Amino acid sequence: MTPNQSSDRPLGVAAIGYAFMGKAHSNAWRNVASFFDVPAIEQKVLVGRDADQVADAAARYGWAESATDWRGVLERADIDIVDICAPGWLHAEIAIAALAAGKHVLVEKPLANTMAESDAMVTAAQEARTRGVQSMVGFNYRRVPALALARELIAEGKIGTVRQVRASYLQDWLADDQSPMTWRLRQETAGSGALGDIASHAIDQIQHLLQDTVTDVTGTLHTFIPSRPGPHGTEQVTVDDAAWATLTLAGGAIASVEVSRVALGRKNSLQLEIFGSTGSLAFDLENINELRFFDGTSPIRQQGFSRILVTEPEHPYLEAWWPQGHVIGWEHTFTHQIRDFLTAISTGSAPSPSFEEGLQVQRVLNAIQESAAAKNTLVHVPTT
Ligand code: SOE
Repeated sequence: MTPNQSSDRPLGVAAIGYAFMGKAHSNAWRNVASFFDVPAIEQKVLVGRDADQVADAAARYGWAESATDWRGVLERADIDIVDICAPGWLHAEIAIAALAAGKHVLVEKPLANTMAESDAMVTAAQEARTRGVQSMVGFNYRRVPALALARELIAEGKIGTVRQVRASYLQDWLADDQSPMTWRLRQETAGSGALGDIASHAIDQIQHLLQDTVTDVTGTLHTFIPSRPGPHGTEQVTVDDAAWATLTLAGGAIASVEVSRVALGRKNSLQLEIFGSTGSLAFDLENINELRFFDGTSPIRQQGFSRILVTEPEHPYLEAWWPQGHVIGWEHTFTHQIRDFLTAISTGSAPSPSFEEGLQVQRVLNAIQESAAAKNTLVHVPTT
């Protein structure tokens, strides 16, 4: 419930942004109640800058209306939830205004473009929480069933004490040097490049899987293609194409993170390998339904990575979908995310990842940038 909501009507949802993420989130809003037992919602309004395009998207994605003025939408009493799918430079302004207006907020990752914006968002979220208004960051890979299972297995001690993690997130959509400029390649709109866009997922996963916090980092950033064709001629790229980092966690584990948007042949490959004292786990987003498990306590003659097909009703989120063996996909992670967000709202509990957790990822990203600027020196990640 929200402070605004009369208890007998569905929660009214507004989404801001209708591009890639707006489409993925809309799909999830549209199907969540068909599969999960969640409070009733209504897809009230989709907001975007171009009136014709947003009207078209709203009609296709199941929204009752479209609008171009997000501020006007925040004034509406029939809107209880605001889902921010707009680019990073808009996150702070919209989220802070929505929370002040008493709307629950889901915001796409990364939390914001700068530390100052992230801090301001956390302050707003903490104040809103005292009024029963909730907020969450969209690190959707927390809701991949195989990764949720990995977290459970680690917490149950199935691989012993985690010593080492290898994380990589490789894409190649920018490998072509004629690929045009976008908002994702300008520092003022995206904050950073591969670092904020995809290393943020890897860092969130590492901290989430290990239930631990990064304390120190080293980092290297690289821009392979420093200028690209824009609508009015060549433009400078002001963010990284690729990033490398080493992380030390409070509990003693170490991790490596390697991300790229120019890794030819790798389309959207998030890989995680977690090595513990008695076993290991391995995951690859390109095989989203699978988790590999190595049990170092089994007799040596039968040791080897086994493949867990994560489609059983006993596995996280899977009971709601299809009979065992009937695989699910990338889009389902967004449905799970909205399911968890709505459940938290209806039970009055704080959803996770909170803005505080999003801020912690920002601190790690910021420390990696500082390390890269200081030629890969060790940088401590502050906790406040
Ligand atoms: C683009 O590189 C992107 O869409 C990210 O922004 C998403 O968070 C990731 O899931 C896939 O790649």
